[in-house]
Amino acid sequence: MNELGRLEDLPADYVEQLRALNLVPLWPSLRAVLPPGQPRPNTRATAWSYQALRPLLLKAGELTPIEKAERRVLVLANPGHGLEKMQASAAIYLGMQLLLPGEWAPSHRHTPNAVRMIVEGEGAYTTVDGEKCPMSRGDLILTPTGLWHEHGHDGDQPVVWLDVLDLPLVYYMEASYHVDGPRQTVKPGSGEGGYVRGGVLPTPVFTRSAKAYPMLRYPWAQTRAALQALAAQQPELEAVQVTYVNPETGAHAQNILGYYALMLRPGQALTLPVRSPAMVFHVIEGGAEVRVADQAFTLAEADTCCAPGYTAVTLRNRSASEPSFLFIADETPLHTKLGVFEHRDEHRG
Ligand code: GTQ
Repeated sequence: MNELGRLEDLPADYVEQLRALNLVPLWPSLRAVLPPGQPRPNTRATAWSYQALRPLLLKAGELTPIEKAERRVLVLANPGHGLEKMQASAAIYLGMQLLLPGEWAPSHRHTPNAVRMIVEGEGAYTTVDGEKCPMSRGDLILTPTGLWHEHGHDGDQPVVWLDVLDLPLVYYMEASYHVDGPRQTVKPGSGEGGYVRGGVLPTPVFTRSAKAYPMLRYPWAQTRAALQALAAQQPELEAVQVTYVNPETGAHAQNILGYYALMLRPGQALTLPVRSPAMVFHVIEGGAEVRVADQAFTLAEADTCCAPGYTAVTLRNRSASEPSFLFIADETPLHTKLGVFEHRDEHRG
């Protein structure tokens, strides 16, 4: 690969003439925008300790009333992108949100898709498109693009959840905006009940479900049971993982980001294939060591970390006697839809 001409190699007045006409020479920047062999991600492997951030989040509860915050969130920002960009990766936003007893986060809808993974506390709920979704630890609740959502809390302890949004991508597309709305009327008769058993679907005889997002709440008890059944039934299975899907289509639950739950057997170490999408790991139960290229993070319950794409990742259960359960978010649907998804498994081809 030959050296290309630099900007400094050109006469300054020539560069000035170009600039005056909004023109830029490609060759000084060609290698930066098309680096050899693989991308040079800004996304840095980064971990956020829940124990470290929790007191600061609770402090935000004292410092800023919900009316002044609308959403009381500390953003898990990747220093490789610059903290002010509020990005975990190119397409993933992460935030820890606090709702205190009796508080109300008013109804709005926006173009980015969101999900919430409940971290602690009981008694809070999100109302999405008229469906009241109770929050318990480990539950996944979807707020897909364009659907009204608001958060309330009838319990007596703080509730915290992890927000995952495709906000960085939608913002980059100059397609990000929100609309405020009135308090929603809760519609009875909806809910995930009909969808929580795999293999059978509710079959309305007199009406058709017109909902693009038929399942909004994925209870942890069900997901955990599915993982344990899978592990018990297939003792040789290396990766005990399920994908959160739209039960009507079988496709990923949302359009841009993918969501998964993974069980690490006691003592298990799992090396993931090297693939193009960036990933986020959040510990629902147990503890895990996450090795990203030459960095290692020791994660306890409720800790979160991210890894850039095109990078080797190894997960290890820290316990030799108990399983460990991880929530994973990644950019697979985005990469697949855009045709840039790559799988570079050196071990298995
Ligand atoms: O709860 O609706 O972390 O609108 C960022 C933007 C949460 C929310 C975030 C949001 C929300």
